[in-house]
Amino acid sequence: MLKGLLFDLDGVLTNSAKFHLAAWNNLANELGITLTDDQLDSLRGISRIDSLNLILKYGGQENKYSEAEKEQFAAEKNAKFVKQVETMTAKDILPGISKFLVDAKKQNLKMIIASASKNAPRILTRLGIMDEFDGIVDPATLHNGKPDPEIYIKAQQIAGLQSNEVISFEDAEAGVAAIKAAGQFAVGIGNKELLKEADYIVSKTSDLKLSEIETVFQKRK
Ligand code: B16
Ligand code: MG
Repeated sequence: MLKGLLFDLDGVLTNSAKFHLAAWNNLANELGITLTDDQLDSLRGISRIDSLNLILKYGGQENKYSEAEKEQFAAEKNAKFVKQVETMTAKDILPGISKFLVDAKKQNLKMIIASASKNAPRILTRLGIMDEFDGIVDPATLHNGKPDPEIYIKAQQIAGLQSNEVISFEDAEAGVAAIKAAGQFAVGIGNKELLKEADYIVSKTSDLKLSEIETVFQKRK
């Protein structure tokens, strides 16, 4: 029986990705690295420090900087990102999401945020939907980033539920892999080819219909 929904944030509830990617692109340019669109895209859902390490690798600079220097670069990127977050409002909630959350509330489903972003509480507050959720996984407590299942297992534990009682929502390939590795039902939002491991896929958030997803979820068992 369905008892809870676990949500990624960036790319599912709001499009903060555009701010992440712009800030990373900026930092990469400062380091003399030019990123292709595919390389930029591969950073979606990846934690802050893992994203920086990937960028350095793309630029052939993986051994160039000390850990302290890398922390400084990550902090600079985050400062630029946070500045953009401060401009966000409820208008930045992705289409269809507000209604979807209302429908879920009506069914008394537990709702937990499973985002790699340490800025998730700040972003949810700006969007005005912080109170809709029963809990947020603190990414600082995690040992492994997505595609490791740790974040989705923690989210399920915060909800006090079993893996067959939740549906989890992701826009990133690494995120869908994390959900499946946690043994949960995955809803992918975005590119059907990229997210093909998901149990249910829509191309955009406005196509999310809770009743339809539930029908597929019930049939799986
Ligand atoms: P922060 P999600 C992820 O959020 C973003 O997709 C990814 O681009 C970002 O690097 C990561 O959060 C960490 O974010 O630097 O704010 O801690 O998709 O897991 O909601
Ligand atoms: Mg995401």
